[in-house]
Amino acid sequence: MQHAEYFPVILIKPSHYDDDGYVIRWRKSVIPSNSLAAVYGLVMDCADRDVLDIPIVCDAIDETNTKVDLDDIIARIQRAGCGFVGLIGVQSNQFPRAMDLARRLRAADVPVIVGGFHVSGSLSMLPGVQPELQAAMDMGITLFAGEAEGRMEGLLRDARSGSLKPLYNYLNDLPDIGSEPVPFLPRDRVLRSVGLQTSFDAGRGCPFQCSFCTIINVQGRKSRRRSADDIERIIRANHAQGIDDYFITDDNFARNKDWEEIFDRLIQLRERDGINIVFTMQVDTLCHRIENFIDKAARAGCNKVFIGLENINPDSLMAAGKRQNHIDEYRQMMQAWHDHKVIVFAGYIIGFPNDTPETIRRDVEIIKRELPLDILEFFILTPLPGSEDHQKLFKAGVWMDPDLNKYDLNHVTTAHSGAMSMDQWREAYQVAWDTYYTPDHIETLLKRARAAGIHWRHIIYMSLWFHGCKTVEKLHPLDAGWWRQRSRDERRPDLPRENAVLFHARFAWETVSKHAQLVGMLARYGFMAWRIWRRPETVNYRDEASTPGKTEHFPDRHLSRSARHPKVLAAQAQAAMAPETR
Ligand code: B12
Ligand code: SF4
Repeated sequence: MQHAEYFPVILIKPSHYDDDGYVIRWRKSVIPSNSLAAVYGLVMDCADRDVLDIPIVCDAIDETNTKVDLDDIIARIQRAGCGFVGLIGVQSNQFPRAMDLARRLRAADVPVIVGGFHVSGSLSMLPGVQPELQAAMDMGITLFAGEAEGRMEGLLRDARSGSLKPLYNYLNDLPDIGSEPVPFLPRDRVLRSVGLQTSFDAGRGCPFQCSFCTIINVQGRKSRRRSADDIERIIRANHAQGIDDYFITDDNFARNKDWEEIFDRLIQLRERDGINIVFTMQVDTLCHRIENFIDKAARAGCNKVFIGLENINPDSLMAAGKRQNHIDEYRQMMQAWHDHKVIVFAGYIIGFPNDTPETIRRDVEIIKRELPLDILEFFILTPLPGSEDHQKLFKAGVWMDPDLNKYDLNHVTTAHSGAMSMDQWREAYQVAWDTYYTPDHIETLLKRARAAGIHWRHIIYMSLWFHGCKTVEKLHPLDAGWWRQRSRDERRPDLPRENAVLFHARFAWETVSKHAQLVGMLARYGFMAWRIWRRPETVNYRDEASTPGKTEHFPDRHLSRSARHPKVLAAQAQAAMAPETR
């Protein structure tokens, strides 16, 4: 063990490359990374407990909002004479960028550890070690599969003694996360995101079995969760630094077995202690069937929910194993959230076997007319490493794009399993965005918001974020941010470095023209909102989607008195779950 005064741990959440080969980076990104917060919380806990012979100094960098200065990082580690760089929460689309960062660090002999969904998903679902992971290990990179709770101290000791192993694989030993150190990011890092919002995961694991999902194969199907006391610690630590707005990253908070206890605690913190908590969370389409769930969520501070609608074609949902999505429940569920002034945004997947540009156009028009949905975002059905879909294609030897950078749900990466060519699939995806975000429909969304008591600024902000990012930046909204940054030296290594004058001239022009487009959209939507809000009668606005009762494509589910019993409803949800979690 080398003599040293402190042990630097530099955590980097890598971004990925855009279609021109430049790193996607913003002055402010949209959501701070919870993976980064979780690992930072674990390292800081070890630092507080002095687990090494010297102090641990930890820095957290999110590449989506901060330029990674590799020379500086290398110098810091060399000055200290020890330490490592952790590449955090690396998704498949971020793996090529992560490797480009790691390559330079390894060339300077800096120890590098890579964790996250690509490593875990691949090791969990594919045979042996896949070539890109082997190549990483051949570079001297340590791979970490599984979760780091309960393992950070051992890892730090190995790093300190220079005995890091090539692979740590804890996939078969998922930790109980109750009472583990909680996710946390310091205020100066949170300030690098739009709005003062931070994130945490209250639980992991989802009981359902969607075939396109990687989560269940990495984090399992059992609900593992933080206690209400842990959640209170997160809230108080962030409140102390002036942050009360959260994105709860659980894939499905409605299936967190302690949801009620957690909501009760949040309600207490709001109503008794005056902490003005607000949060966004992800839930499933049966959540309104859980007694008190929506009432308590709203009282606890929920102001936005994300729902994986995925499709309105029951055959597609069945084929994807999404048996819990009953399309005849969608309207009631959305109306129930609106009754509590909660904004509903949903994800819709393009590329199921029956999809064509025509069916997508038709289906999106049906959604616009019949569902009281605020924001809809589209994803391309992608065989993500770690999912059952990917495993099946892999085993069958079906072509999948070898460039992992494209696995961002914004690119077509394999042939369609139905009738579409790859070009038609891309077209269908674009058709979906263009059909939903028309000026007329944004006006309708504003009118519905007015009637539901939702502030216009939320609808405008979210329409600009989702539609603006896709049309103006040509990026998926979940890769979005405010004020794009681009450096000439941050291009994929296999692409040439551009001429400096041309690069800067083009970038300046793009920045001006993109902002002009966004300001134009803002002015247009703002004017619509002004016109609607100045007319008092618009509070009574009703259309097919916002009126209770059945519609042509979304008949309300008629339940007999006995079928409304909570036990019967719970059984319905249970039936859609994986056998081992029932
Ligand atoms: C919240 C979330 C987001 C947020 C923010 C990202 C974030 N990380 O917080 C937003 C909405 C921005 C987002 C966007 C995207 N996401 Co996302 N996201 C999630 C989600 C739901 C939770 C992430 C999380 O907090 N997990 C909890 C943390 C603690 O788990 P973890 O990251 O695995 O980290 C643990 C271990 O892996 C390990 N570990 C991780 N890194 C390291 C490093 C070291 C050194 C060590 C020792 C340990 C270690 O320790 C951690 C603690 O135990 C996950 C699904 C999931 N359940 O994880 C999808 C998920 C990660 N996202 C995914 C995808 C595809 C995307 C997008 C590309 C696509 C999209 N358009 O949705 C974009 C990419 C944009 C971006 N810049 O990230 C996929 C990735 C699959 C894959 N094979 O790559 C996932 C798995 C969901 C899915 N569809 O399957 N996402
Ligand atoms: S509902 Fe489906 S897609 Fe969502 S986390 Fe559960 S299994 Fe995955």
